[in-house]
This record gives sequence, C-alpha cells and structure tokens, in this order.
Amino acid sequence: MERTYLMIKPDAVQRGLIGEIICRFEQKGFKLVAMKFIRLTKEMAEKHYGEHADKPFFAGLVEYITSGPVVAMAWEGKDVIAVSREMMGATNPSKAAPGTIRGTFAVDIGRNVIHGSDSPASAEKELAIYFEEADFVEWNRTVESWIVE
Ligand code: DAT
Ligand code: MG
Repeated sequence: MERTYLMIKPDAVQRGLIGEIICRFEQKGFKLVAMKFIRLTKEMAEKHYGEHADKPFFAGLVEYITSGPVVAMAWEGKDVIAVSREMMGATNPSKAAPGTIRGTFAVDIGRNVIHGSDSPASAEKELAIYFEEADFVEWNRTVESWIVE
C-alpha cells in the first residue's frame, strides 16, 4: 500500500489544529502507521527542504519550520500521496480551494499549516529523514474491507 509523509507544521501546532488535521485523514480512510511529536533541527529542515535551497524564501522557511514542535506522520492508503495533496490544497492558502486544509485554516504561504510529500520519490526521501524501519507500526485495521474493496 502507498505511503506518504505528512507533517503538521509549527503554526498549526500553536493554533491547536493537530486534532482537526489528523481527523480529516482518519475520516478519509487513510491509515496512520507512524507518528512523532518533535522539533526539527536546522539540519533536518535543510535536508527536508533541500530542493528549495537556492530560493529567496529558504532561510525564512527553515526558521519557521524549526520555530516550534511539529507532528511528523506516515500515512498509508489508496493513492494517499495524490489524494492527501488534494486534501491539503494549493501551496498558497489564498489560492487553496475552500474546504481544503489550507483553504480552511490558512491565509499566508509562509504559514500554510501542513506539509505533504508530492511524489513517491519525495515520500521515500522524506520518510527516511523522520523515521527508521522500526518506527512503522504494522497493524490490522478491522474496518479495512469497508474502506477499500
Ligand atoms: P508544498 O509545501 O505545497 O509542497 P513547495 O514544495 O513548493 O510547496 O514549497 C515548500 C514550502 O515553501 C511551502 O509549503 C511554503 C514555502 N514556499 C513555497 N513557495 C514560496 C514563496 N513563493 N514564498 C514564500 N514561501 C514559499
Ligand atoms: Mg513540496
């Protein structure tokens, strides 16, 4: 089953949105397989956002993402990478569709409440930054056959 890396960013933690955000992925039918409450080091942040290292917003991005704790999560499910990106909405919350997570809870691109991997390659890279193999919990969800045929 496909896996993705989702992260509740420091602004969402400060604003008390952890439960609300996790709730959406649970209700959708995705399965939580790993979770940590952590504060990123500068090194982790720079690795995570390495593809943006030469962008003008990089320094601010690293400062923001290390400014407080985050919830680091691995979720599993059918097409979870693409579908969770749709649920998050556009990177710029001003352009994010109403009802999406960013469309509902954010207004500023620098405070857009959630991260989600954008491809299988980035999911693999990002999961490896935050988790070791032993962190992934193998569990049987009894409602599975009511979620995926
Ligand atoms: P996403 O988080 O939707 O995958 P991204 O990978 O293009 O978006 O950028 C990573 C983060 O960097 C994004 O969540 C917010 C910040 N960011 C992107 N473009 C920005 C910009 N033009 N100005 C300020 N911050 C930006
Ligand atoms: Mg991205």
